[in-house]
Amino acid sequence: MRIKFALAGALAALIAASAVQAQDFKPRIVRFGYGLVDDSNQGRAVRFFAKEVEKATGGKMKIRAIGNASLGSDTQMQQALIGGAQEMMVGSTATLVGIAPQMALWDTPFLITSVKEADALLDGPVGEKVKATLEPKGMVGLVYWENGFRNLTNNKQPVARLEDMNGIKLRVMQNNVFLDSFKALGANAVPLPFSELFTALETKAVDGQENPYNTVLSSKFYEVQKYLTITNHVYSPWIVTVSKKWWDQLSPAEQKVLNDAATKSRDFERRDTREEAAKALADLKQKGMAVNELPPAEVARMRDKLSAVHASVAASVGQDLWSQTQDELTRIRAG
Ligand code: TF8
Repeated sequence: MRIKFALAGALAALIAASAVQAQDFKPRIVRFGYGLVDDSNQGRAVRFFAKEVEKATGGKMKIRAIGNASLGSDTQMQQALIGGAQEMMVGSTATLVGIAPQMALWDTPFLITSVKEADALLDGPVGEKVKATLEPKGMVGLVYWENGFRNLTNNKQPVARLEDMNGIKLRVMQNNVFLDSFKALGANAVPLPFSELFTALETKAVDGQENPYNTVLSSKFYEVQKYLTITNHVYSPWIVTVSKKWWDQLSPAEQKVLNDAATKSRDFERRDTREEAAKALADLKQKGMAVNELPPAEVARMRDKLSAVHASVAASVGQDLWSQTQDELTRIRAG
């Protein structure tokens, strides 16, 4: 008798739960675009996110992972999100600076010096504040993923000292902080979308580029680049964003599913990226790249050259945010 009651109760609860589900989750197709190849840390994390969302909505919300910049470059996809023609994307925060100037904070060279600092700063109040600036512009930022510490590759010469940067025609992201930084270091900096980068390297339209090891590997830059210099000159985040127009049509339950899956995908992506990065350098050497580490004294000389860039980032993100960032970093480093 008691078992029967319990079963009936459980059944009622189940019916109630699925009734809630049926109302809360509409059948939806979500186009989730990204710029790297399918077999990359970015692609793996988008597919992880897709599975989580499908599981949590009983298959009602289907995420179409569309990589290779097939939906356009980062900046093109951002416009599609704002207009409501595309639902989701992940891309570099650096390409958002034209829309949300405070994103420039993440482009500050040598600001973040460890993954511990990165996670604490991005997931803390400073990261939240910067993320929130997207909403009035028509996008909702969910979470930061790791692109990683950027390093330099080129086809001209090993970069062993600052002067070796002279005259290297270097592709940079479409972003003024990157442009100014590499000009200050003596390179001939050329802004290009990532989707055009491989061809530009292959045809020698540019001599070099800078990206984390993971991307040098997944995008096969080792096929068209000889020298890799370990500079760790900046930590780049990726950010997962949603079209605000579309987001506002979702039920609170649907929004919660996306938020929860995004948090899980963040943890998955950072772990996966770090595991890959730890092995990537050996892979790149094995594939024939000549690797050298920039000596600390030369790194110091580069930092000196970049002090004007720091001042201009501080001015464009606002002194308050800049000071809060420095305070947070001091706190994180002490903890
Ligand atoms: C770059 C970035 C790229 C990202 C990616 C396409 O160099 O580091 O890896 O924007 O989402 O453009």
